[in-house]
Amino acid sequence: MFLENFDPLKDSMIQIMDKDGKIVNPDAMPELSDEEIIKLYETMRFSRIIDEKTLQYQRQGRMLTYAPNLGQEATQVGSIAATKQTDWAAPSFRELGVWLYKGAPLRSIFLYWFGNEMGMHMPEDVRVLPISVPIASQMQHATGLAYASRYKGLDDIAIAYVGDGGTSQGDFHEALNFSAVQSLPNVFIVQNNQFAISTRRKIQTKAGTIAQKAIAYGIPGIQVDGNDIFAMYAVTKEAVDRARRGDGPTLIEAYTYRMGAHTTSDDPTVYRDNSEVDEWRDKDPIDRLRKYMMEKGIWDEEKEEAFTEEKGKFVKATFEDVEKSGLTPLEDTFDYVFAERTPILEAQYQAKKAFYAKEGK
Ligand SMILES: Cc1ncc(C[n+]2csc(CCOP(=O)(O)OP(=O)(O)O)c2C)c(N)n1
Repeated sequence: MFLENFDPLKDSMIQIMDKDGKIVNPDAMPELSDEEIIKLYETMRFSRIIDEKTLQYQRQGRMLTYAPNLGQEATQVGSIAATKQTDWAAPSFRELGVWLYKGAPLRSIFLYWFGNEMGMHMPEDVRVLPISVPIASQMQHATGLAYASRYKGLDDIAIAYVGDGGTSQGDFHEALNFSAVQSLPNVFIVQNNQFAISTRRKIQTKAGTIAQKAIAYGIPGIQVDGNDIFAMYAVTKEAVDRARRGDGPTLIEAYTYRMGAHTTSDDPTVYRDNSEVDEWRDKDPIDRLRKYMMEKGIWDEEKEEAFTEEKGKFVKATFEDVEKSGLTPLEDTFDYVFAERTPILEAQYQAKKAFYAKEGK
């Protein structure tokens, strides 16, 4: 419905539900049951509750660096909901909504942000790759997964997530080129949250939109309102079906906004005006779906309160449990790269150990 006709040089962003929760494109409304819509909403709300509480823990000095995804919940939950359980997801590092929808245990997610790599060891049936910190490297992993799936004669697809800044990395180009040439079962979601740390999207690429980049690879590219969960779901579903049919990859630019900081080590007030954030707060993806659900009579204040309370307690208990596990030993950082520490690693280890000793840690 969308992909065939969308011209990334001429057409504007796809939207199904506006910022007030009104359906503005009823013909395109995906077929979702009330239960499915509630699941989408609850996953987004859960993600937001985790984000808010984790920021508090970090500010209390109880958590290491954390990358919030405030404002990007619909981009993540809407797209991953359009895949099936056995499909693979290759996240960057900000995809809390993807982990939650896939069924990643919160304990594991907290463990990771607490510096314990075991947190990224997912249960067998949670097909999400570990966080990949080198920007855009996960794009390559997703093409590898898609290639393997086809080689094995499976119908699983691989969906990858990358930021707007990540589209300027060589890995992005290599992944799209390879996937397109091989017609692999991939879906590439660019979370265009307008920033790569402090660098605005407009000054890190000359392309008019990120969706346009697809033209050069000979694949469909489409720009979607990333704060509209129905649009994200509908367009991704089409791309997923296309990939599963053997028709190759799609590039989806989810146009959204990172309302929080890049990470807890960042101060966004240095490079952007609060009024800009306020404008985007008005387009909040969660408020939007809540308005729609309340209008439809499938959600109310009471449910909202009960859900918030229950999940808040769960987050607190899970965090406190992980907190008790303590920080991982310093050696863990150096011992799993090579069978034996190389001289450079050994020197780095000794330097870090001496630093901690001086700091009294
Ligand atoms: C190869 C590489 N270069 C630089 C960094 C440091 N770095 C971490 S996040 C980031 C910005 C990424 O921006 P974007 O791709 O837009 O994703 P976002 O953080 O906005 O989700 C950079 C440059 C890195 N992790 N990897």
